[in-house]
Amino acid sequence: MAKQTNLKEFEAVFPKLEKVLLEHAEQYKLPKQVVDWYKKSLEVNTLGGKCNRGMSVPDSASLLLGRPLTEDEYFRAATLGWMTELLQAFFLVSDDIMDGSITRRGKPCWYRHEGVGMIAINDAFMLESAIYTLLKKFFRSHPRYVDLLELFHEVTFQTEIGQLCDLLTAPEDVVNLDNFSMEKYRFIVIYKTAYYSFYLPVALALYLLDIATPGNLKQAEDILIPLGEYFQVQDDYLDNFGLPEHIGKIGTDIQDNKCSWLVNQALAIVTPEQRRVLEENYGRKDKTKEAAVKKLYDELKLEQRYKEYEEKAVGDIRGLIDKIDESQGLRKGVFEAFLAKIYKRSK
Ligand code: GPP
Ligand code: MG
Ligand code: MG
Ligand code: MG
Repeated sequence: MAKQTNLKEFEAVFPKLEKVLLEHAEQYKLPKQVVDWYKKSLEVNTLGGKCNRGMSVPDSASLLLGRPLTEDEYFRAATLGWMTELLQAFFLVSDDIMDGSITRRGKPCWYRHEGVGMIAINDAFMLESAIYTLLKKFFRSHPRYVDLLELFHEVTFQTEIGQLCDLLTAPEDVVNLDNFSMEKYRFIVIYKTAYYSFYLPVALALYLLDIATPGNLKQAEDILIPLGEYFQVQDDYLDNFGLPEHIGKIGTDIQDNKCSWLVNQALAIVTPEQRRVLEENYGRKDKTKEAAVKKLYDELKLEQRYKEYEEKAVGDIRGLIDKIDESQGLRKGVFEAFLAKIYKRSK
């Protein structure tokens, strides 16, 4: 069976794409300072991650074909992969401003870099624009060019409605635990995370190979959305229980009043007294109050509860994968590869 790509091989494609992006900017004869800034933003914000999303485009393409990719096929699949990483960079630069985060990938968030500040908002827009520069440069004559374009647009919109719901459920000034529910939670995570992180790379691979049909896209979505939901539950769990040196970021969900998986689980099992602790301490920009919530999460044994959830979720997802009808062009291996990459992750 075709081997999976690795970070080194995938990262080797980036300089070629960066060159295209800088040349595209330079046609406007912009001052050197501007090109240098764009280059730095591209490098700081797009590189340095795990690249799970990006690498899953060539991996999925190879699994769907049932053979290794040729050099040219690999380059094109990895280019689409890097476009998912640019989309992610655009989201993360913006999300870190909105969440008031401190670090990302073990370094200060981009908006906290010396001299950056709110220029980061424009940098985020430019990271998004870079997707379409590359798409046009490399896929203008691909038979599914319009589908690829529409896919990036729709997935971006889906992520934005998820982010909007995430933000509206977490007002800075009013803490109302009645606003949270698992139903709202599922909406938030499916839209803010699952579509762009899981559905997008597989849909890209199907379009790249020109084998996408409404049927196999729907089949893929029906598995990738639950997978993405599980992935965001992990992210919420790690926000509190993960080690900053593993996850590369410092958790903010308690202070940010987020409708996180953990607070929803807590609300389902608290005594009236414990609920009061949550009411008085959740969603406040105060380290001592945050610590009181963390202590409550320990008392409620949420770590144990998460581990039980994880086993159940993974069992359910394996069940969905087993039921895939491969006659529509999909391969179980595509989904098994995703699951293997995230099962029991600590970063
Ligand atoms: C993850 O939420 C979701 C995103 C990064 C999507 C952001 C969408 C935008 C339209 C900007 P998170 O805040 O839990 O992620 P993290 O824990 O990595 O900050
Ligand atoms: Mg967020
Ligand atoms: Mg965030
Ligand atoms: Mg998070």
